[in-house]
Amino acid sequence: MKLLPLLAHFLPLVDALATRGQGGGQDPEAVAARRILTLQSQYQKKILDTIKPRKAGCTTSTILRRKEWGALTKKERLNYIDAVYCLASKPAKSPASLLPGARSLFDDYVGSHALRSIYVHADGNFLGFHRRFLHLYEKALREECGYKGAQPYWDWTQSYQDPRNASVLDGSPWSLGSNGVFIPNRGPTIVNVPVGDPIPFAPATGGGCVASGPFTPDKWQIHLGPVSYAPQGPQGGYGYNPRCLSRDLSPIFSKNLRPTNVSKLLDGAADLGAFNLELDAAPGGVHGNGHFQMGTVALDVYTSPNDPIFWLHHAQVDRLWAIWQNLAPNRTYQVWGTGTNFNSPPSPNVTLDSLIDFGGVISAPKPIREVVSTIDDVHCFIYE
Ligand SMILES: *[C@@H]1O[C@H](CO)[C@@H](O)[C@H](O)[C@H]1NC(C)=O
Ligand SMILES: *[C@@H]1O[C@H](CO)[C@@H](O)[C@H](O)[C@H]1NC(C)=O
Ligand SMILES: *[C@@H]1O[C@H](CO)[C@@H](O)[C@H](O)[C@H]1NC(C)=O
Ligand SMILES: *[C@@H]1O[C@H](CO)[C@@H](O)[C@H](O)[C@H]1NC(C)=O
Ligand SMILES: [Cu+2]
Repeated sequence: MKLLPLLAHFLPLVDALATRGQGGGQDPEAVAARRILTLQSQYQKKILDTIKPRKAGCTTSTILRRKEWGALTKKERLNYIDAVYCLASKPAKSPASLLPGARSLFDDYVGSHALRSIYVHADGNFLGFHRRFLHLYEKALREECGYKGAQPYWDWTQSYQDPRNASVLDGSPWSLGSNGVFIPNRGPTIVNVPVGDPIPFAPATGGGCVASGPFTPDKWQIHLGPVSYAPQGPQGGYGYNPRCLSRDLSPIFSKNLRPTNVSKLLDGAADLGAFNLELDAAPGGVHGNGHFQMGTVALDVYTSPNDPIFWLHHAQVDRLWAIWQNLAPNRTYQVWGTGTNFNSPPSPNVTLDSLIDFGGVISAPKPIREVVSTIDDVHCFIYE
């Protein structure tokens, strides 16, 4: 992680070299983008073939189709945004003793992530925790707020050159809001990660409150956090700290989210350990860089779900895992790793029977066995 500033310095050069190869129809990014779609088709066929004979449980008629934000109609996007606002308008279920700053159902999800963060990142719980976490959030949007659709994802490979150009961030009424207002002369955000030295993030293109579209300060406030950087509210990271949603979009970190980065992950990882390590490899892998490219709120390892785009970023990470799981036999129920970030402090290897804890409010603990499949137990979704 200490290599970050150095690598960031060389990325523009790497980019220039890659661009030089374009024009002959052999642009490696275009080739990789087609490869990812081919692998996605293989995954989809396997899932649909598996559920076709089913008469109950997850079937072709009950499966939720999770789509890329840009593939939703304007009406579907507005319905999703309305449901997110609805979650934030309902009172929290978390007791004040657990999360003194939680005010809404939306905050219950942010708080669950914050409380469990050091057990569910860079370890054997990471993928399973976030898969079930997304399912619970999608279920809350549907059951608490009448949303009829599925959780969308953000395929950030499409905007790796500049996240400001992503349709999900274009600041229109059909986006999740824009970049933050640019604030000049800022210092770096120093993030105290659970394991290792603090990481300084240099200021990027925004830094202030979301400027246009949904989730501007007149319509949206966040309450919990930050836990891993200053300044915190008077009650600390889990206390009530009302403030605007800020963003600081970075066209430097997004350069780690190229189609070639993803195709390498999908084609190259021979087992779940390799997949996890590549997903989070220095400098951050595609999981970390998806957060880094958004800046500010998304940099807090604990309360990053405060930014509604967190859920679309993690749906993309989950999509990549789902595709990878279905490209070879016996990948779905593989386990890897221990139950603590970077195995610090050391903890036992997880097994299919190890329980993933959700912090007490949004779900009872669940064994890994019940959260790894996209089409068994309570899960029933496919990425399109
Ligand atoms: C991003 O959008 C701007 C205009 O909004 C355009 O000038 C620029 O070329 C775009 N960049 C990329 C990499 O697509
Ligand atoms: C993504 O690909 C670029 C270009 O090949 C490379 O420099 C960078 O390290 C990769 N990033 C990650 C996170 O793998
Ligand atoms: C997959 O698992 C089944 C049942 O446990 C086993 O018979 C088969 O050999 C495994 N296949 C591979 C490729 O590991
Ligand atoms: C934990 O898993 C690793 C491989 O991921 C293995 O090398 C190690 O022996 C396992 N430890 C125990 C105690 O089983
Ligand atoms: Cu997380």
